[in-house]
Amino acid sequence: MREHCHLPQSIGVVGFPFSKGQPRTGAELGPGALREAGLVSQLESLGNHVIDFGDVELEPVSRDEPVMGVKNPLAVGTANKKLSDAVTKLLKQNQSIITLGGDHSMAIGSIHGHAQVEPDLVIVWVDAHADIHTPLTSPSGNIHGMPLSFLARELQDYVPDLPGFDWCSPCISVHDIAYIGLRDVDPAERAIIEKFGICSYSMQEVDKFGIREVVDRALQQLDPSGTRPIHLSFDVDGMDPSLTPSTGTPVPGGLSLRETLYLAEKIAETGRLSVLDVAEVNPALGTDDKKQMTLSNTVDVTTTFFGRHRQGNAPHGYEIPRP
Ligand SMILES: [Mn+2]
Repeated sequence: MREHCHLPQSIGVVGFPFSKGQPRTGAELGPGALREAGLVSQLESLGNHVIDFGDVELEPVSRDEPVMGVKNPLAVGTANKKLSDAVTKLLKQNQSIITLGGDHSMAIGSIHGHAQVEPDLVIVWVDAHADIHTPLTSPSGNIHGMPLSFLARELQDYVPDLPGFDWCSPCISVHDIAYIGLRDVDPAERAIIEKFGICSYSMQEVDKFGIREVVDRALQQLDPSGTRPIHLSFDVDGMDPSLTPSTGTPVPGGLSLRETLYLAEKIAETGRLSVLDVAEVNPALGTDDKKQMTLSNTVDVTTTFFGRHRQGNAPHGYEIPRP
């Protein structure tokens, strides 16, 4: 088998049109915009068998008062319960799932649902932010900055009960997480990362070692055996804002397109990508040009996680025509 050989997969796509994990409206339009940008047909053109299961159906919640400064707990908890159930169900019918967000609070439901089917999963978290605040450390109260604290067993003593989250049992260890691309980490988050020794490759390490070494080390540290299913949680703000400007919390100095595509190619090559989250695309932010650029780069990265190569893709079974 050639090193770059990629086997077509059965992929389920599900949208999570939700934005109440942060204050800006528009992220709920992410799934529709990504579909309109041709995501499904481009995945299919690579030989993948793709089923679009539509969006998770979300209902408005009433009386969602902040609790301990945490905003919209009931809406976020209730919506993520539905996403968790959808991911669990669809992962039993498909090799891989792509969840289209939506703000990054979606990782609560997506990872929880994934873990019900694959309890041995590892998480590669590509993001400018660490998203590991607890409800008590978060300066903003926005749950999109907290998803990992709800999921990690080691953090349960630090996370209070919130309305809407009774279903959310911790399902991962902090040692199952590897960060790539961090560059805006709050002091309390840094303290959590250091206390638990969480695997973290910030942009400093990307600059120091190069993306090749960073990806190799992250995968090696998470899973030396190279056998565990991968949950790739991709916040588009992990990329530089010159590439994905239509996002709620852009931070300069991010991953280049080439670094991101290399990462995606290497993850695809493992053959173990089980769930991919695509989070924080906000088509309501920025000019039309910026929105189109954000969508086009996000679609290119997403398809690269599922077999698109910069070296080109020969159609399966292609016969060169003879005269
Ligand atoms: Mn994030």
